[in-house]
Amino acid sequence: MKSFDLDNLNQILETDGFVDLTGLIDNQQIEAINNSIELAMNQPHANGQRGYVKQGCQRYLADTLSYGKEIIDVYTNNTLIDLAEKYSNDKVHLSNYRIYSTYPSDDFKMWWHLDNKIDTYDFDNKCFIQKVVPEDKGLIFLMYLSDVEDGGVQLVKGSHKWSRDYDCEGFDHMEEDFKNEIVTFNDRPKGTFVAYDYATIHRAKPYNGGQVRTSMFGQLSPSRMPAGEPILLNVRDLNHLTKKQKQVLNFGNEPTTLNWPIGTLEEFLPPVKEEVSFIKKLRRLFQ
Ligand SMILES: O=C(O)CCC(=O)C(=O)O
Ligand SMILES: [Fe+2]
Repeated sequence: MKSFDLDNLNQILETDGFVDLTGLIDNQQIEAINNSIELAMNQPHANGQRGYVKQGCQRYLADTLSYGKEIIDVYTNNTLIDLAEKYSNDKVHLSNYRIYSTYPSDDFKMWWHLDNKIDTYDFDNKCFIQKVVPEDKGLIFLMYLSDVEDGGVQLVKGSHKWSRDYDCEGFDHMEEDFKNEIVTFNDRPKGTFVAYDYATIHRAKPYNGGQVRTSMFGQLSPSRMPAGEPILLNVRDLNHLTKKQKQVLNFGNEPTTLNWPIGTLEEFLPPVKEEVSFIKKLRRLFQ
């Protein structure tokens, strides 16, 4: 494994708002992850059928952390956790996590945004509520599980230093002002690993053609922030977890929101055309 100098990385984070940690996870581990998720990324999730949940042009692997120890090991990688703890000046835990595939789309587009916020599920209105918290300081990492030509993550260099001065979560209206500071992680191979201060303005670059992008995402938040999403593990993987891994995986702590996204049943319905001909057939049968 490549060696990383934590003090130097911490300094780059303070200055730019992000660091390139490519090489942290080797190809063998990436292949092992891809093998363990392949089937599930190609079928909708239902009880008894492990798969994905759909949201817009993306497929999210349900119960991401239950697929294999090699996935847990990325989320709890020592260098990553040491860096997150140094940067946030606190112990950290995994507050949000997901493996997802993004499909090129004309209809869906991610806006420029921040993630230094608390997500809570509102059970009465069945929606997630977000509240920006300026003093929240931690890291998000994104690792590509596929080669990425277009549709990569984009970061606004240095924006973590000024984004907290604005009372908003979305920054599309300011794109003209920061367009020269945008760094785009396109044309990068699988294994590309970026960690950023989640107060850095960012988005996935919109794209409407080319390859599907599969990524692994984790948000490491300081202990002063809420626990976050429920973490469901496979008992197969519990035996050899270290104390540090248990801390990062929130052992013993009550989740403070639900896993995002919830998804809809539409994946299970036949496409509209087939549905119409199915209904016509039924009518003919009963006439
Ligand atoms: O997929 C990406 O490039 C960015 C994802 C992101 O910003 C998010 O999920 O909050
Ligand atoms: Fe984000």
